[in-house]
Amino acid sequence: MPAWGVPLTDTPATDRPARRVPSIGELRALGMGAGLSAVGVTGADPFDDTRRTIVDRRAAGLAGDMQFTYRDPERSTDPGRILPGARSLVVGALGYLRDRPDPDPSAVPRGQVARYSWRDEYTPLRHALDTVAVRLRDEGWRATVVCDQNGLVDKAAAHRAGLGWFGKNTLLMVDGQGSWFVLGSVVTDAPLTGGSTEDPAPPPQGHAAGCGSCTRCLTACPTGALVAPGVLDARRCLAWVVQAEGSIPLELRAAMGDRIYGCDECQQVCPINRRAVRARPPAPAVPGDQATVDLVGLLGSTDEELLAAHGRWYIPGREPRYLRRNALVALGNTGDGADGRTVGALRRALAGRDGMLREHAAWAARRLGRPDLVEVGPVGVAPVGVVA
Ligand code: B12
Ligand code: SF4
Ligand code: SF4
Repeated sequence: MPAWGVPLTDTPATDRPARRVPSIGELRALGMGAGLSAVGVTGADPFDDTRRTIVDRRAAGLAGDMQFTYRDPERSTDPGRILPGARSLVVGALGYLRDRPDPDPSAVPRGQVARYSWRDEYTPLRHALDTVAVRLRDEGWRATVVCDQNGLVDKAAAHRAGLGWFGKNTLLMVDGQGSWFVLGSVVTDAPLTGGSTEDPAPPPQGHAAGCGSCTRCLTACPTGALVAPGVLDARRCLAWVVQAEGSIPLELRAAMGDRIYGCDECQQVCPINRRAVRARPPAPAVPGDQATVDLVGLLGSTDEELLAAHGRWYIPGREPRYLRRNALVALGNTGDGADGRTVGALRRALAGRDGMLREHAAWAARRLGRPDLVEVGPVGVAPVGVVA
């Protein structure tokens, strides 16, 4: 078994120069130097346990209509499907916790955006992993970067590479640093570890290792989506609900509150995250961080404007109507039925051609104590669907 950081060499063919295997220590230093907060290495064997979990969750209906890694679990749990002949994964975590930018007082009400989407976190993550991939390619190895794609279960890779453990909120807790991290991997044919069983990285800790008796994320979840420790019912998870096609289920609308993209509740309440913040205060906000969005402004924007402003978000079918749908629910939960801007936005949605948006606007109007907006309606407009 290779010792940590001692380079292994591939058996060279006599007619080509030997390819050097960069040491794990060197690759880790490269990744950390490029901005990663943690780097680990593991073998590229399939993630059989994760495949079984995905299949079981899907069979139990817990995945709802989600596709992503659930579409083809054989593929998403086998790094060899990304890079034939893959032997190792270099897994990186990039921290995204920053101070909240000062709110814009000029336009209220505002919808909340989850922290991982205040800006594009995957591009810096990918760039950092690219530095590792380039180093491997320089030595003649093949290397492919994947992060947040459908081809690899990022949390399982990070867990096996020893980056951390699974919290009861299902997220990967980076050892000593909490869960405010995005994850990605370099898949390579370089024999960095000699096989996962010989991985020199520290052994991964067990599930919920650091949670102890805490169950705060389970009880704080606004919709009860964490149905057991480490088990998520995506149909009720607001992070999925705001990304899913179709209408927002009536029984989940009030719980959405002012969220329009993502949900941070199960991370916000986590004592591990709070301790990590006390130990290392967050970095300052970055110019351009988009923590909130003017709801009325959003509802008044054209499709092109919405895609230009929020196109990096996951929007079903790239249809901006889903952003308007989310904004109408948030407006219904947090707006003021006597405010002229809010009423104007609701009137426009109620007079629009999109039946789904009319129905969400009707829900919002009633919730804001303005059933009159729904019942009167402009002449010539199709009746608004009756909602509970
Ligand atoms: C599908 C998906 C979702 C779905 C489903 C989430 C889920 N829990 O699976 C939805 C849309 C709901 C979602 C939401 C979010 N997501 Co998401 N999502 C993904 C995606 C694309 C695939 C996840 C996957 O394959 N899950 C597979 C299933 C089987 O995993 P699982 O249900 O968590 O099960 C594992 C654990 O439960 C654990 N386990 C098994 N038994 C037990 C027992 C116990 C007791 C415990 C504790 C654990 C445990 O092992 C299982 C297998 O690995 C990945 C990107 C990727 N390509 O991997 C990002 C990813 C998981 N998401 C991420 C983020 C940031 C989020 C959000 C925080 C975004 C937000 N703020 O709104 C929320 C968090 C919600 C939550 N509590 O999970 C990050 C997570 C980073 C981290 N530190 O863990 C990822 C890795 C993206 C990335 N590349 O950084 N996401
Ligand atoms: S992201 Fe929100 S809705 Fe989903 S499990 Fe966490 S707290 Fe619940
Ligand atoms: S809130 Fe508590 S139970 Fe949930 S992940 Fe954090 S420590 Fe674990």
